[in-house]
Amino acid sequence: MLMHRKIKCLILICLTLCSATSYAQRYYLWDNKPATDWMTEAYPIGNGRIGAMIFADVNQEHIQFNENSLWTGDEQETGAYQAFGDLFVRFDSDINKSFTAYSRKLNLDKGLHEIAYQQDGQQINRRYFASQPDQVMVFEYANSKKGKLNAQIALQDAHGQAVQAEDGHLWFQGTLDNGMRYAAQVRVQVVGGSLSKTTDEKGQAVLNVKSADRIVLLLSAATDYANTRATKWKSAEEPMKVNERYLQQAEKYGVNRLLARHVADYTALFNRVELDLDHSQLDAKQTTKALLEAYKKQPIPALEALVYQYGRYLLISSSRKGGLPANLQGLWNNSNNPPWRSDYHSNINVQMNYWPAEVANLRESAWPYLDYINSMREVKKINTQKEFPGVRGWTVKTENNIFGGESFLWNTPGSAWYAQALWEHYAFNKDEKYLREFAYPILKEISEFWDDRLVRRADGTVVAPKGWSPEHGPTEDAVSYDHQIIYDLFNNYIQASTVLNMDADYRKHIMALRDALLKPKIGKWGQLQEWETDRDDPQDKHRHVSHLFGLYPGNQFSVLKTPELAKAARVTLTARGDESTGWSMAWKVAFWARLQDGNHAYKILTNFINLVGGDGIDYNNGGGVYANLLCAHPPFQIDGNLGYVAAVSEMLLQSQTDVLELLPALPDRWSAGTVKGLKARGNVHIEKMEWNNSSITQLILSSPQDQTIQVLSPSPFSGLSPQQEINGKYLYKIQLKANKIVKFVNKS
Ligand code: FUC
Repeated sequence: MLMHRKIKCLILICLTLCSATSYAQRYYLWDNKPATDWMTEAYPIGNGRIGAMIFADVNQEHIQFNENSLWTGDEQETGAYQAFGDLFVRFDSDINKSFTAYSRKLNLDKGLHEIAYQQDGQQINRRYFASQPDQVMVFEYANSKKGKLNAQIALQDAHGQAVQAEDGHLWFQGTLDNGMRYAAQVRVQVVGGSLSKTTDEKGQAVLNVKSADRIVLLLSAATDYANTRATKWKSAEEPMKVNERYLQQAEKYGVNRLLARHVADYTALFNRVELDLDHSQLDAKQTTKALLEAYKKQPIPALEALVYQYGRYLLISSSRKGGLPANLQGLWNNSNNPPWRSDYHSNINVQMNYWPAEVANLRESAWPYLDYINSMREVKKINTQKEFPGVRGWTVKTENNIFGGESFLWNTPGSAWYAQALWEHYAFNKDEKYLREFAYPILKEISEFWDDRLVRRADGTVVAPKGWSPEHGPTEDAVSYDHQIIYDLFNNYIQASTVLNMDADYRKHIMALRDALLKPKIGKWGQLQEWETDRDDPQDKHRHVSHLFGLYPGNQFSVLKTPELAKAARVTLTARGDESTGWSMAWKVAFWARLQDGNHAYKILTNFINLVGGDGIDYNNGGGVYANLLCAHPPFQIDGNLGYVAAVSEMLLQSQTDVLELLPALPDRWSAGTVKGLKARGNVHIEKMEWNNSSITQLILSSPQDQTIQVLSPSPFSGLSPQQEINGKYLYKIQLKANKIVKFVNKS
């Protein structure tokens, strides 16, 4: 009897698992030939601090690597993010020696890059990963026949210092003009063969491996940067020592332990979200590039889900607690003079990088950005004082480095836009200690900046002086971009001081200021005005749609609460068009999601997943993705990849008002699907939401705390009576008990 039950139980588990995996998504990128181009073809790996682009060549492999603090510049000069170095593994002097059955694959579900091929009657397998717990990159080369692996391993400094070799190590070190010290080291472990040092034809020190079964390379790179002004942006430990420490520690583990530790760390983040759109599957026989080509003819929702998960992979790989935030290229860069310095651009780009962090359940990845904002305060205060004498608080220019140095034009609402992330981290996670000790003082000082800078007109209206709508039009007072961001900042400050029960008088003062701000205006062709003067050009296709900040990522306009403004936003968006640069399209998807027009959002989403090649720079057009799914501004900019994640999340779930809206912008093409693990403001976890025929068939919610929430659903739930029906949707009040799941199913 007992046995019987056990078997039944097993069958049940199996059935559940099978049904759960029957729509299992293919979370990998793959190609059937090596990459020839860094930007458009190579696959990135990273641990939030160090990272590499893997070309995956067969006979002579090239790995280009980075460490995200290698910057020129200082507190005065912006400088640029730098390339770090290259690793070459030469297996055969004949670069064209033939091979078969080749595949290179980037597994997003493990954070593991793999290569497999056949050559000389052997099966060859390689594995590559960047470990966060062990702070090294690991490259493993294995042949099926023992003792057949010969290779020459060479390292190269992107700043030209000579490479040294000794005892199975290769390294280089140097100092940039700004005094920053840097070093990289690779340790070579051979199994079953021999290792010796020699020099190559250029006279560079290299290591030779003879007759090995397997080779494991451990790579570490470091600088002496620390993100604190108090120590003059320097850490106490020399980069050579940092590398020694990480490598010695990592060497204690075999490659399998290193991999297991990496996978455990990585999957704890990545696996929090699952996304299945339309129960569609990707054809395993088609390369990622072939899928993109097929997509041009017929959108494939499973590819849309893959691009979503790739964005999460990129954020995890380029932004980890304790480190620097993702810059314009995340942390991948092969140039010492990269486009826009591969910097922290404050008029949308760095902000967009962090839009997905909370909703896509990667709150830890928001920390580098929050820490960065905090560490920049002192320098920014000095610079701001020089430009705007007498103000409290601080703001930023458009281009920013990692020492507080900045260039190009002042972007006066830049710091207020940063501050949104400080508030959102609280709004999603409800950590009062964080709000009190970390976020609140910054929210307050940025509010003080605007308190001192805003100008009151004779009629009592308050305006921001001398603003500029990025990146066009005149410099003048009362620019909508400034006003909407200030409105957002003040609201966030007011909420923060209310939650913390602090500074009641100042809160009242800020409330009065917010209420006196010049209100958004609707112009002569029904558009939301970009400037106070009604001069918007209906032909203007500019990529920045800054005057819709209040729609997204702000929450000043909404279909439900401000229908007139939402209508005007729609007119503006329609005029701006559906094609643009990469990040601009991601933003537009989010805008249309907030306008609750899923089909229009989807149309732009399909424009975003547009395979482009080439290496040009186009300020206005030509956006899409490359064969490696990196977003093309063009050129490559990671903001589009990360903005896409946020925008797709907005199509499935919105929580910017006091109502949690389910499937607010579901396109017809996604009439069925499942998402697991998204987060909503209020620390609400969407454990699972499953829908069919655009109706929610199952909803499972949880929260770490007791609370009552309002949920707006496109379809009714069984056993629950709605409080109200709004435009054919059902508004429910739902009680959540700390750490208990609640489950609802469709009424029908
Ligand atoms: C903004 C944009 C550009 C580019 C640059 C990095 O200034 O206007 O299109 O994305 O940032």
